[in-house]
Amino acid sequence: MSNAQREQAARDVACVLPKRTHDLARLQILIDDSEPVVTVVGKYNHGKSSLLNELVGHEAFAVSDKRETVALSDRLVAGVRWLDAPGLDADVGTEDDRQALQAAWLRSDIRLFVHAAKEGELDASERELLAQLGEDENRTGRQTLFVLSQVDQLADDAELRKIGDAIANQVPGIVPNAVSAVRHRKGVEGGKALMLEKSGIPALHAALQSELARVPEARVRETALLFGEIGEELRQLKAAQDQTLHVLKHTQRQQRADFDRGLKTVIDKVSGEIEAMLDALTTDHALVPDTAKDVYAITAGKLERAHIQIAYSRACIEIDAFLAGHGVIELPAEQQTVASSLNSVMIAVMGVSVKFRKDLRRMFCEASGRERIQRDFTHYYERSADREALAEQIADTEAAIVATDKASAALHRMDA
Ligand SMILES: Nc1nc2c(ncn2[C@@H]2O[C@H](COP(=O)(O)OP(=O)(O)O)[C@@H](O)[C@H]2O)c(=O)[nH]1
Ligand SMILES: [Mg+2]
Repeated sequence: MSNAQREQAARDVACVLPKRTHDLARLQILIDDSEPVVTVVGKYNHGKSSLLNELVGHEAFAVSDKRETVALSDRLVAGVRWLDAPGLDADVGTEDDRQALQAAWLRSDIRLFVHAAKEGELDASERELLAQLGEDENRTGRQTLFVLSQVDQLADDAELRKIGDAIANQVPGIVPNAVSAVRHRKGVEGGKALMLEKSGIPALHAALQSELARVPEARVRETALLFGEIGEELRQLKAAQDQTLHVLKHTQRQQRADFDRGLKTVIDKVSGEIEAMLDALTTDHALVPDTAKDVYAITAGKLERAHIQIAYSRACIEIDAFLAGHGVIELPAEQQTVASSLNSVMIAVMGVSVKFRKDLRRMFCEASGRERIQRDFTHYYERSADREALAEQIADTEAAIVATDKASAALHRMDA
């Protein structure tokens, strides 16, 4: 798998599990499996860059009383990649610092947490970072070594012990590696073995070497852990999505079945009433055309037509009440006209008025007429706002399931 393919695969997973973006970035680094990475973390001016220089054996990183390390600097020495990160000081930190710290966090296998001895106890930001590193160590197995730096600035060993005790009080179980970059430099340059040893750098170096030896194994475990966690999260997500889809589809079917059954009952009821009414009629007066002299008169024909229209209206009102109860309130937007009084599903399916017996018979008393009404109302039911929203929810869930499946496949490819 090429780098580009792996990045694409990680993106496919991250778009489903955005909270795993950082873990996925770490996974890519683990899969690359290049040299072990050691990084320093801590506040600025606590001697981080100086410490790295002593550990790698030359002036690889800029040392200054000012804020020097602004971005990540990175050196490959003796098969180890050393990263110098900016200080974690929030008051002077910039967005670049934050990104550099995040990159250091992401890339490092071993962290050297540096705290200047003369500062005494740890402050709140240091304790918080140490706690985060501790949590990360518990989860991913990445080690943090605590370095008490610049110990040459203390008066004596008693003071060193006092500060060590105070810090151990703050962070139970912490093991301080006391060092002095200045003593180490003097020891190296003057060839003074005692000074070298007193600098604490050789001891830290040895501790670091034994941690470095464990990095390959730790990486294998971390890789398995991250694949395992992300894979499990995808499985759980998929199960939840399947369940959601199942419930939504069940609701969709159930609602439709209720509607179908209810509508048929209403249509059968009003049809029965209309049929009984029609059967009770005798001579059809409506078929006798009115004449000009009848304009203001009440004729038998007019009475009959009114009678038919009223029966028809009552049927419509009954069907309309049923439709309203199922959320069929208005026509789909594209079917609405400027005449708002005509924008009703009732009128779209049934027409405005009925005047003749044969029309009522055709609509209500023949199976084909009743089926047509049932079919047309069902069409508008499926186009009602609630039903369309439900259908959309189902489509969204199906799309989410496709994305989750794609993410699972991508994760498998990364793991291959
Ligand atoms: N006395 C003493 N000063 C040190 C020691 N290490 C670093 N310094 C000084 O502390 C200042 C900050 O050091 P630097 O390594 O740049 O700290 P960083 O900001 O944490 O990277 C510089 O002036 C260094 O010379 C040490 O072990 N002893
Ligand atoms: Mg520095």
